[in-house]
Amino acid sequence: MSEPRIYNPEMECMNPDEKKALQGERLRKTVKHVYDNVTLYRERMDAKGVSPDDIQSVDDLKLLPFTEKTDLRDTFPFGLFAVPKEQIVRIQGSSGTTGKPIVSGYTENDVKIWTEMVARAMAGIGADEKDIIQVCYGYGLFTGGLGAHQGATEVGAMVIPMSSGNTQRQIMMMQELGSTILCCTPSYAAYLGESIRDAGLVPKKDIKLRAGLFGAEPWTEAMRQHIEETLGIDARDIYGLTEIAGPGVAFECQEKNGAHINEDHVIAEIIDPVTEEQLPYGTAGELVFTTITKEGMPMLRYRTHDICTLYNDKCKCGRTTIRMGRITGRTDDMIIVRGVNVFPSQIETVLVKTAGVVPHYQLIVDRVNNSDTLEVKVEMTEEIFAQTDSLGEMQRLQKYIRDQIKSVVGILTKVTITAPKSLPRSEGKAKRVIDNRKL
Ligand code: DLL
Repeated sequence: MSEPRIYNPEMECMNPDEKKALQGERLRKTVKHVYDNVTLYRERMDAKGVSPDDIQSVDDLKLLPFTEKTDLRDTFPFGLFAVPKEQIVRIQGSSGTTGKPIVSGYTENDVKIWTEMVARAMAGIGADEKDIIQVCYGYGLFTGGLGAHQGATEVGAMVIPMSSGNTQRQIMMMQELGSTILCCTPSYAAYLGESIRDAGLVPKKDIKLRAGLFGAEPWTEAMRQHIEETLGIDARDIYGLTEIAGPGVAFECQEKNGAHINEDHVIAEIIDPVTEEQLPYGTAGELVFTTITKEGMPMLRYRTHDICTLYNDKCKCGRTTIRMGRITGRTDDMIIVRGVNVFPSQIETVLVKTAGVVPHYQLIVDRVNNSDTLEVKVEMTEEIFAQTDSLGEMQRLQKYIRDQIKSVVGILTKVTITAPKSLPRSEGKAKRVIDNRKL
């Protein structure tokens, strides 16, 4: 097992002035490139009265127009490409809000840069040629599978491209081949942990996993602890999105105090989602990215709708890049129940900390007699299920969870404790919220 290392110290440990100068230079180039080659950006900048010459440094970023997911949908498929199609060597995509996918195009150099971004995350967990990396993110248009695969190959590891699904086969391969690193969504990691235990296998003895890179959906510190305990591994967060590159836009180091953003390739901002004003470090808001090295489909001030906080204090690992805290919700998946903003992560934190239930849950929102209702369905553990007089215990648990959620979120919920393994499992991103009010 190798020690965590910094893959590209020259870029990851730059001093702040050097970094700002490099970002400014790359931003100037990007703005000129998109103004000359993408109609949407040229029209938006013209409408704001901003010319490429007005953008001289990172401080001028706020003059630029924002880009939204709807822009990708409206210009689907090639409208935001900034190079001739002949130079695009890869398409990746993700689901849009209306069923039509959104796609991103990569030049050869874009794929190379994306690969290095994931390699930095891999090096951060000490991955090298001694590792066997099992990738259970989906392969295909989704960036998870191929992204993790490329990064794992770059650090010289042996890659098992399992893709998602078929849990029994995942466990068999993990056991037989001796996988040391796992790449999948955190909800699937929790499910794998549970299935490994159910199969009578003992982590660290029968299973050689030592670390994992988990992302593609929000998760909490409590969920990290749960995964680390059940699988006996070091669980790290990896963040990214198709529009910006894929996984690897940011990743956690061994300090586990936020994910380092690859600032030589992207500029991150936090804005107030309503006023659209930039917010200072340490304040929660909506994360916005501008790509500064992408050729195929550069993004200017792309609104992620992910809510988090940026930190620029020094990290003990030696990297000087700023860090993003966990995604605490999305401006668009936040549920508003009787006027109160509720984030699934708040409820997850309560559930993971509660003995007697496992972190498999669903939130069901409905409207009864013009009033919103929120039901929290969560599974009990096998131990509780096996107890003969579990009715009393169940009522106690229900009340406990209801009170905890009330004190954290501020609203009364209906808590339903279901039998073990009764809620649907996901092999990719978990669907936590079912909002029946929209139907
Ligand atoms: O989910 C890329 C990815 C793959 C990241 C594998 C990490 C690992 P999309 O399908 O375009 O791309 O979805 C992007 O997923 O805006 C966030 O809302 C969410 N997301 C991604 N990573 C994290 C994370 C991939 N670590 C959207 N924590 C983003 C919380 C995440 N949310």
